[in-house]
Amino acid sequence: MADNTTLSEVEHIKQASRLLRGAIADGLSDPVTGGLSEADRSLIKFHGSYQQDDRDLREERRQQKLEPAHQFMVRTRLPGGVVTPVQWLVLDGLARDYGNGSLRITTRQTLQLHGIIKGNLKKAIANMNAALVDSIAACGDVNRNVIASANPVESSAHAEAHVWAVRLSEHLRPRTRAYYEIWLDEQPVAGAQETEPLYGASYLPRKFKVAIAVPPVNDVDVFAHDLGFIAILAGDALLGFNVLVGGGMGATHGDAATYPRLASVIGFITPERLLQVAETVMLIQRDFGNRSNRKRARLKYTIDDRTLEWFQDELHKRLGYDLPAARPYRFQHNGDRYGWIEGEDGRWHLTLHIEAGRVDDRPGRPQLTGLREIARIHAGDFRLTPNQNLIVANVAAAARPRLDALVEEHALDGYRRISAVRRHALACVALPTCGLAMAEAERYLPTFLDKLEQQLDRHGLLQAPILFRISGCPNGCSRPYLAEIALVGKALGRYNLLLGADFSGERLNRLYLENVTETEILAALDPLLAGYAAERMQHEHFGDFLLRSGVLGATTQRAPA
Ligand code: SRM
Ligand code: SF4
Repeated sequence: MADNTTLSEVEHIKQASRLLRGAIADGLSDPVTGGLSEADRSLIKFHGSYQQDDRDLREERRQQKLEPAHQFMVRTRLPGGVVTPVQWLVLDGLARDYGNGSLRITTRQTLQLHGIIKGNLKKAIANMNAALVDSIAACGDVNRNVIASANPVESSAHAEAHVWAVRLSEHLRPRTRAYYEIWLDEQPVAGAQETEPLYGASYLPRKFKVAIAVPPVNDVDVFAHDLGFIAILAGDALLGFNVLVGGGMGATHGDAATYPRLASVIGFITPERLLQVAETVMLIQRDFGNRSNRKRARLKYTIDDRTLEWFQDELHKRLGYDLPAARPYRFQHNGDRYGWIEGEDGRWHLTLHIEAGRVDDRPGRPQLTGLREIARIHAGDFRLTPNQNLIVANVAAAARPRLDALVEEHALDGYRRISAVRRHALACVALPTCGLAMAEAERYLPTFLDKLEQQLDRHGLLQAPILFRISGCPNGCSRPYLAEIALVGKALGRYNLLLGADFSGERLNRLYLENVTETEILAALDPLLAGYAAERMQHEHFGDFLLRSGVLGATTQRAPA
């Protein structure tokens, strides 16, 4: 159980920060360094930015006795992943003017800009705000970007899920004016006593993540969240939500006290209770979460340390009612559906595959330019998916040919040709920007998949949908513990190989081989894929086959770290 008598360093920084102000404003205008002080580096996360450095240049700069090539990442807050064409154009311009010339679609349905130097950070955030995109609470110990099932067409319940994502994001948004003062030059109101009604001066012990899923698609990976909601429908009508608590992916190599955990389903609520329940769950975590050890500060550990029964009792005590039993639901998969789909109202939606979420211009693949051209003529909106893809949404039938031509012209039509494993693959950012990366992920994904595809082809499995995910470290930003095949970085060129999750995000995988190279990984997979090709039952997925055939033994909730 958390012993909060000794607080972690970050707790002291938050408490002394005057509701997230710290000395960020002064640090931004200090010309001596391209970075910020350690305390302000922690605080700036709450404003949606991370100080990073280009790790490809680290050694060279060290030898030249220069400070690291400091730069900032900015993560936007886009609840439910909706971006208008105007907003897209602004973000695209910022990526080219101030960033590294790319936009990065994240696994939490938002966009990141990388490579912004300190002198341009304020301008970039202010310009984003002018287009009504903010980055408040995109990072830090607060409720993060609320994600919701991205498919805009299945039913009106999808539209409602999106509305709830926006409401939740607003409801749980920090109230400090620090963001407006630092980035938008808002003047503090003289003598005003500012409070942070939900969070208090110390905010949460750790990040808090919420997702809303609309069955049968679990594209948000609802079981990976601190708090999840599964929409329960009768036909198209939204009856309410099943409530899930205590999911999370992050772990630390070699530390068995940390582990991925699937969220536990604890009951059902009608829609009007969603905000109250979400707030109450978050406040229980605020009050009982571990504030001395950040590695064990997520809700999943609070629940495991105190038991789920304790958590449900506390929730009942605070709400004044028990949650009725959860309702039945069924997920079919956690991926995206590509290509054109017609909505209920006759509007069309085009899901494009964006490899590892990175939108940039490369020789023969000018995708950043292509999406800019599309944004210039598109009358609907864009939807980012939690699988790092992009939906050009709300298109009139007559506008389709023009969009199709732009898609083709800018090599955005890969979804028509790529293998099934590539369609479902996810990679976290990792090197060169992520300070925590132990191995490559995004940059390595294409070459690893080339090799895996050759193997799959040999076994006649090129069109078998197999869920592959890679992360550069065990923090699990690509949710690798929910993949049928996962690589989790250990060191440069070395990964843990995990196998055997299901295809719908409801079962964790298990450690199969530790600290192995590409050659060892492919050698280990080959006989398993051969067995799958020869012995699979009709419609049986690879992860299920590995369990049934006894390769992995009985499944477990917790994957080894
Ligand atoms: Fe993440 C930290 C990138 C989704 C678990 N994550 C980081 C940082 C900020 C590294 C750091 O702390 O210095 C990475 C920045 C890399 C870069 O250069 O951009 C980073 N995480 C990402 C993104 C961009 C990965 C991606 O390729 O899409 C995702 C941004 C999401 C967003 O828009 O908000 C991202 N991170 C996730 C997810 C998936 C999810 O939320 O659905 C997880 C697993 C779920 C979970 O939280 O349990 C995740 N990130 C972590 C952790 C481990 C947290 C833990 O409880 O142990 C860290 C490390 C930390 O917080 O100390 C981390
Ligand atoms: Fe960085 Fe690790 Fe997250 Fe990948 S999983 S982005 S390497 S923190």
